[in-house]
Amino acid sequence: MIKELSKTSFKAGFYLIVCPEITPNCVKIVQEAIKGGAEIVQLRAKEMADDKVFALAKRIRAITKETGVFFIINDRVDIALAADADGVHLGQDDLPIKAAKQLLEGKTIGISTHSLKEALKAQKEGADYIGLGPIFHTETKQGKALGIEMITRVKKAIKIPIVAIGGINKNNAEGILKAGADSIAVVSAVCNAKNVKKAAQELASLNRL
Ligand code: TZP
Ligand code: MG
Repeated sequence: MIKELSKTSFKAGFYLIVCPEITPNCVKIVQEAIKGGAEIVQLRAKEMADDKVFALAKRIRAITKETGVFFIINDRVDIALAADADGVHLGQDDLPIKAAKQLLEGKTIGISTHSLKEALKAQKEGADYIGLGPIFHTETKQGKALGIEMITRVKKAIKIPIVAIGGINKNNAEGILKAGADSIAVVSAVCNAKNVKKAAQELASLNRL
């Protein structure tokens, strides 16, 4: 039995993740991707000093607020709070969901999951959505590819939105969505694209189908 789930304003949609260590021009990327239709933006800064992450978060917050785009901070509940983001995306080793929820009252909590077991646990603990991946092999993050079938398995078992991630691009996105993902999340397919706006447009329109 699932205990009362929080109602936050998270809505599934095309989800862009920017990593300043990989693409330092991520403010520009965010601006272009939003023009193309990105609906959720996550700032994922794993190695940057806190003051720099915070400054960047505030810039992205200003852009996303103006354009009505959802803004999530990876890992860091404190920075999410300080920058007035819409939520945080946790890893399996980050602050537990319950603790994050207490600090970020009313905000969205997402968590990365890599198996059906982790997905069920995330839902039980009150996550608002799960990241599920890597679905395909990717250079952006290590980890064994789960394959598309995992999306279908997890979809049958949980009610909260599934954000599929890992090696997703315009050629395989449709299959991911057909398998049951609610959102597709990408780093390289947009951040490394020559035309960021166009790349976001293609993926965002697939996510709307
Ligand atoms: N979590 C699972 S895979 C991944 C993350 C953050 C990286 C996704 O990057 P890309 O470039 O879209 O494969
Ligand atoms: Mg993490």
